[in-house]
Amino acid sequence: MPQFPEAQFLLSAWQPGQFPPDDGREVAFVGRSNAGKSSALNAITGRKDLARTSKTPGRTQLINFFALNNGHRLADLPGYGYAKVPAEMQRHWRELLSRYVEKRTSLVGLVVVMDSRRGMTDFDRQMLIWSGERELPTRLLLTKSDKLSRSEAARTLKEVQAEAEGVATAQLFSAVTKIGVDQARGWVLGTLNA
Ligand SMILES: Nc1nc2c(ncn2[C@@H]2O[C@H](COP(=O)(O)OP(=O)(O)OP(=O)(O)O)[C@@H](O)[C@H]2O)c(=O)[nH]1
Ligand SMILES: [Mg+2]
Repeated sequence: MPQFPEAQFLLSAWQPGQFPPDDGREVAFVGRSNAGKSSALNAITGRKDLARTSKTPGRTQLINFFALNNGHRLADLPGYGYAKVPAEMQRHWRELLSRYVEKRTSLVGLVVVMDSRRGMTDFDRQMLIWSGERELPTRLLLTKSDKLSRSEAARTLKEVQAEAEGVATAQLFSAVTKIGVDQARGWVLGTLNA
């Protein structure tokens, strides 16, 4: 496995004024609530407990920033689309996410994490629209692929690849079996160092 630079927690932000200075290079992880973003971040950085994971959807409610020892950053964005969250908070998240993805200059790549059993959701499509508008390099991680048979996983990957063509590349992933972790690491490092 390629070495990943050491990562440490930097800060949590509730609004843009709290973000770290918008310089250098940053890759962000986004995705539907409970899709497996924090688990993917932990698997990719090789730190079991860097980002908190939870069985309770909507756990990550802030943007969490992590510093890498090569000067770059990673960001774990709040999960979108969790229906039980009050409407006002949903609006706040949507606003925060859209501003972050549209305006953050140091953002050089987006990892959209989706549960491979659900495939692409409307929220994922909205993220692809925002990233497409900026021509932001984007990677779709079809995670929890350990829950699918080989043929189901292959079919889902094909469908998602077809829908995202020209905007994002896609791959299978599992934080449990580590399928695709190497590949995802390579993408994140390549994007940060491009
Ligand atoms: N089987 C399996 N379970 C996974 C995988 N990745 C995450 N999970 C489980 O899915 C649940 C949610 O994972 P998180 O990583 O917390 O998801 P998240 O997208 O960060 O969730 P929020 O921050 O709440 O939006 C947890 O119970 C994880 O253990 C995976 O690759 N395979
Ligand atoms: Mg999370």
